[in-house]
Amino acid sequence: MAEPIRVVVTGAAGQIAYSLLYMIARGEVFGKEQSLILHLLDIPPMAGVLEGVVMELADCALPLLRKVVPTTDPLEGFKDVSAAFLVGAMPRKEGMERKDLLSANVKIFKVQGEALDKVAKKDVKVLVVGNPANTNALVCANYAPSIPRENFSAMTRLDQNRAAAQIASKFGAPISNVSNLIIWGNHSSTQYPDASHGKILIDNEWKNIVDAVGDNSYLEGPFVETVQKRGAAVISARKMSSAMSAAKAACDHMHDWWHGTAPGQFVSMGVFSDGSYGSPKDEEFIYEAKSKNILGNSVEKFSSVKLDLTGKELQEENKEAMSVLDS
Ligand code: NAX
Repeated sequence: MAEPIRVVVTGAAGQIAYSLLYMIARGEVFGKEQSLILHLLDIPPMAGVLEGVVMELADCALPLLRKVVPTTDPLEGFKDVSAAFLVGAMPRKEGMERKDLLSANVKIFKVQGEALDKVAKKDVKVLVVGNPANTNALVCANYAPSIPRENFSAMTRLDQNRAAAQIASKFGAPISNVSNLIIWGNHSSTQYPDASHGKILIDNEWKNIVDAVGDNSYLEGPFVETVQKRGAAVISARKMSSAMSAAKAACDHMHDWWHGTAPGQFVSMGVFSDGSYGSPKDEEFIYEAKSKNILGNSVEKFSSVKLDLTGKELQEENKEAMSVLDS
């Protein structure tokens, strides 16, 4: 069994963390041979709830879990961590726009960036889940200059998983028969779920989703809209934002980042843009890191219009975030 690594989950008293901590501690992210020391970071009013989470983790009797460190001090929370799940933030409530959250949340990510910079391992992998995830990741990275920028990413895996679920359901196929869907842009309702490079396994043969669907109006219409609005639909039904599926997506994201993806397979995550695909350079922007060479540097016309829209939103959001921090 490998020496334990330290992994932090922020917002550890919240609803996403409640599912996420269990999945991590079971070995679903770092592997069944990797022991763990879990750091649980939340804010002082939640210290009592954290104690309850610590008790439950102990009662799960998980062999990989060597130690749990509950804390409300970011410097203790981020000390020597190899992986960070930044979940803690104010969640979106019904009817609330993402930009309402911006001002409260960028301040949190400034403090956490500074703490990561001071005490985390320099090769720490930082996954930002808390919304607005892309901009929070940008802020966090800006305040952690001693950690490489490519070690910061924002979660769009939930959107990718939602997109895969839509395609699987359309064909009545298992989810494992769908691959290579892309989520471009901001993790918001302007994101662009793109099936044009996607594959589906039908009758033992991998086919292009576009050919298999045979109807562009579905892929450019209801498919895109359903994925874009899925978060709001869950809130409307559950009166709370997605939690179980968000935790699973965070695990998938970190798992694939940590271990790599299978040959020919790619996944979506928010990373720093190098200007590829006409995206705004140096904004936190989604393109599929591993498929860059496969996809080349161009996108279809429909995709390019969608990319423009979400890119502009991100630029504005980032500008707003910086002005909050400057004020
Ligand atoms: P909860 O309100 O259940 O939990 C949030 C937790 O964060 C609370 O315990 C709170 O005390 C803690 N927190 C607040 N400020 C903190 C700080 N400075 N340091 C540490 N902890 C802090 O929200 P939950 O449903 O768990 O959602 C967490 C975040 O994930 C929200 O921002 C939400 O919008 C975002 N989401 C992002 C998704 C994505 O795909 N990127 C999807 C799901 C989710 O909506």
